Amino acid sequence: GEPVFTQKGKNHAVFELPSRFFDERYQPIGAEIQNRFSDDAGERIPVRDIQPPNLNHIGFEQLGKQDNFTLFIPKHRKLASALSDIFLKARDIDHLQSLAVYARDRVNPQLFNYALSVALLHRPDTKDLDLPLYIESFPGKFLDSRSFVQAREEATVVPQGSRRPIVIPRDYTGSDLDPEHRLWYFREDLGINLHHWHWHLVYPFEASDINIVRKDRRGELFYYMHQQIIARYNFERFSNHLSRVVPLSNIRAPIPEGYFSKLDSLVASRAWPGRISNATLSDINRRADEIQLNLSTLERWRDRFLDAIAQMAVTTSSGQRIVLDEVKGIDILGDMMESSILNPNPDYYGDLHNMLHMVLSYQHDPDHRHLESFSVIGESSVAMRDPVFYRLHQYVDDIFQQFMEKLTPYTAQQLTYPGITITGLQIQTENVKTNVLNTFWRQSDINLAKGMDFVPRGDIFARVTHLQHSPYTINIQVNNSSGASRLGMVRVFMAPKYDERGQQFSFREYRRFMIEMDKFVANLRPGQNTLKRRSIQSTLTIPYERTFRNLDARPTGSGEDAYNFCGCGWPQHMLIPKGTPQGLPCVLFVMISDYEQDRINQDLAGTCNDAAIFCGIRDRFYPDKRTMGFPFDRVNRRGAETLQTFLTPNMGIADISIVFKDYIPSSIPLN
Ligand code: CUO
Repeated sequence: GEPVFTQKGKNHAVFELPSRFFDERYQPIGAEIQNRFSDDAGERIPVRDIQPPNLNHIGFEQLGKQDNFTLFIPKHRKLASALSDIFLKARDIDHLQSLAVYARDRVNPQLFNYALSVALLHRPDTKDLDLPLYIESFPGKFLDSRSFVQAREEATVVPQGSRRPIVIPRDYTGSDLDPEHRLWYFREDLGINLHHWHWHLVYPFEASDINIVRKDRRGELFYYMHQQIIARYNFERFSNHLSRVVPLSNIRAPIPEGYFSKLDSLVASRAWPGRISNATLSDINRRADEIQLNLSTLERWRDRFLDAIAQMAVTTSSGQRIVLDEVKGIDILGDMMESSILNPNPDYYGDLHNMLHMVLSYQHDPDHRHLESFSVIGESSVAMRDPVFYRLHQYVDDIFQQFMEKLTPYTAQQLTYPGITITGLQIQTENVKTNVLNTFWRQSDINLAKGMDFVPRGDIFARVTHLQHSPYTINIQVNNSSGASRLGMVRVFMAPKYDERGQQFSFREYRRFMIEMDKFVANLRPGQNTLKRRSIQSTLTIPYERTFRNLDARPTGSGEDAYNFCGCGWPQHMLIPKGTPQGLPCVLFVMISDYEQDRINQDLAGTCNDAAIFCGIRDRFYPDKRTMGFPFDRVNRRGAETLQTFLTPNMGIADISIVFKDYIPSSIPLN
């Protein structure tokens, strides 16, 4: 089939609806409406007439057209499951198209977008289609609300082609009075928020079909991806002279970090609620959302969780005991914590992480007396903007780490790769001193046209400022004395050299500050080898063009790229933390392990596999047998209390520094 969900050509396409698809009110004038909208259409898409599905249990009665939607609310999850189920069960693509067209104006638009995205991602016959670019559908979740007023004005007055981009101010959500505001470029980054939204779309925690949830090591990946976000956030904090994140260990204590997103829900023309400094949480009782939850319940779930870790075993709903071992333990705990429908005992261990998001998101209106909706921490595409996100996930990670710290440390022998020795390691940025990385600002454009209703139509761009680094190459010198060719799994990490007080880290602490940069397979010939690896090759990231879709270079509407399916992945422009003007001292770490022991045998042809570290590979196993984060997943063996003493011959470190320059270069080499 034809890619029915993408807009083709310069002009917009129009669906030709069967008359019974029109709302009752419009049915008598259906043909007239159809003609009015088809006049200037570049393409008419016939929609097969089907018996309309019953949407009463999903429609506006359940979730209003202008209401905000989030998976953190159990009721919303049920609606999403029910609607994606309808889409998933469609007999073929034409049937799916009819169902989608029919549902489009009868269910909440965010709910519709989510449910259709899940279906398109998981149906065998739609896997190769583009998803609508989320930021273009819902630009209000990513950009300053004032920019839309300006965009409407520009679009009304200026014809397409002569329109100027709306420049979004560099930091508009707070002032220097709030030290947390220094992290705006990370928390409010488009690519980071898109990655987080994509991740949760690819790894939903609930679905009517359990196989959509049961993806390889998804609980472990929930733990690891968020652990790495915290490690990266702390790296950025050190770059801005801030101490590490304080975990939200006590949900009764006031929360010093307030946040006001300045985002607008375009659908409802409502601002997202904010949270004042030193706010306190309370029990939630909101009948309209079908939520009643006490803080003491969260504390009880936490105690049971910690108890399971103390016993290194969980009890299932049917009373069975599952031991938490080194292989599956963290995966089970991840599903239990989030929690997903794979939680072995939801009544007992509860839904700790999701409900923490929810309690925080209703801080301003716990009993719904003000008829206010949830704040940004309650929705995955905007949650990372709020400083409290990091306090929540630091707390969650502290719990996971209680488990990781109980596992037996690796021996030196387990970490060694016999015959393989790293003899040298450098990082090279073009025209810059060896072992120095550069960061600076860059401006990129986003098209607002699809997500806004205005006449006359046509492209209108918002211009955002974001962090960017110069491309670099990592050079690794490796000696292979084994006498034969070997395959190595090269694992690249980086961390700040010192803690916030300028002290050296102990290994036990340091392992949690390591950010994974890249992981790849290398062929090691007998004798001396030099491995060269470029920053844009990183298997952590998706290319810049996939975040911004290279809008300056792409002709309007030529949406033939398969970018969005592979949309999950850390954005390349945020690979390197910001650093400091003086140069932030850091340590680069490389380990080469034996690929023959780490490999997963599977066919990777034709899949999105370029950002596997955080996102896995679609329809495949996670492509590394080791626990995620290896070799920093466990505490050190005795005698290896520092990073230096932890090293085995197949590991290497280099002192590097990250220099930030506060300017926007006029031209940027990207490769
Ligand atoms: Cu991604 Cu808490 O799981 O936001």
